[in-house]
Amino acid sequence: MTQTSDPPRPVIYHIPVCPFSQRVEILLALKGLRDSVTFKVMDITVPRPDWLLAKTGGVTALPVLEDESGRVLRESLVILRYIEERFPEPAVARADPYERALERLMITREGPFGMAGYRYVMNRDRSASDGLHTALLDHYGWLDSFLRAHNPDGIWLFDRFGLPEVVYTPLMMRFWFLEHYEGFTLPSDPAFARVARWRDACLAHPHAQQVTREEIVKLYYDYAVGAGNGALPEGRQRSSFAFTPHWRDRPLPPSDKYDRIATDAELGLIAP
Ligand code: GAZ
Repeated sequence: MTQTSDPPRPVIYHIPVCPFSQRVEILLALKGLRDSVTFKVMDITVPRPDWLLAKTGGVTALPVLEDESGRVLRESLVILRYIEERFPEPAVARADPYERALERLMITREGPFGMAGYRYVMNRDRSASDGLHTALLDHYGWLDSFLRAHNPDGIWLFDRFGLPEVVYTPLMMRFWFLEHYEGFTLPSDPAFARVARWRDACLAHPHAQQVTREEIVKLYYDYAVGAGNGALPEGRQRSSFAFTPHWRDRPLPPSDKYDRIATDAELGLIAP
């Protein structure tokens, strides 16, 4: 039997449904380089293994990239830049310095935007939900103004799906959980028309189809009842992020997140 040894490649340790990992997957897909990096799946419902913590100096957040000589990088935005510079063709980030700056400016809001959606979905206090709804809409409003200022008639920030789209698309996909658990939709109001056009195009982009709405709604159930990052909600034995049973074989979770926490059996996580 002949053995061919593959050339060494960077490795990314990741959680499959994590928006920050999906950014990296989208960037590689846009470059046609999905196979230039090896993805190794970690289970968010169990503690990180010691060998991984040794690589990161104890940091548990993923994704983490390890290059061929064992050097480690983390933070998805940093990993995106590394991949863009290491595999420059085809370029996804803009070449022009001013346009690059605009991309960065738009990206500065990704953290607060993500937090606004996550705080909203994780909230368990009905009286806080209007405020959280408004806070998220403010972010969409900011994105609308930004896109309108720089490309009023187009779809993307520039002429194609680029770096800001890579950064925001996975977050906007996670916000499918807000449609299910909060009934949130972007208002059909001129103040959101530009960002709605952008969002719809982002969600439909062929290189951004790594996850589905059904998967997001099912896996993030525990977030919707206030338990983040693989933690277990009260009364439950199994995390909604568990790999088995496969999410496809589970029912759609109930959307009444303020009233109760569904059981493992109701979520299809154990036999009834
Ligand atoms: N800033 C980092 C990056 O790479 O951009 C964030 C990485 C991160 O939070 N990864 C999560 C993780 O590994 C998985 S994806 N968590 C386990 C751990 O031990 O830290 C997103 C949020 C959020 C909560 C969860 C997530 C999410 O805010 O989907 O905000 C955007 C986790 C409360």
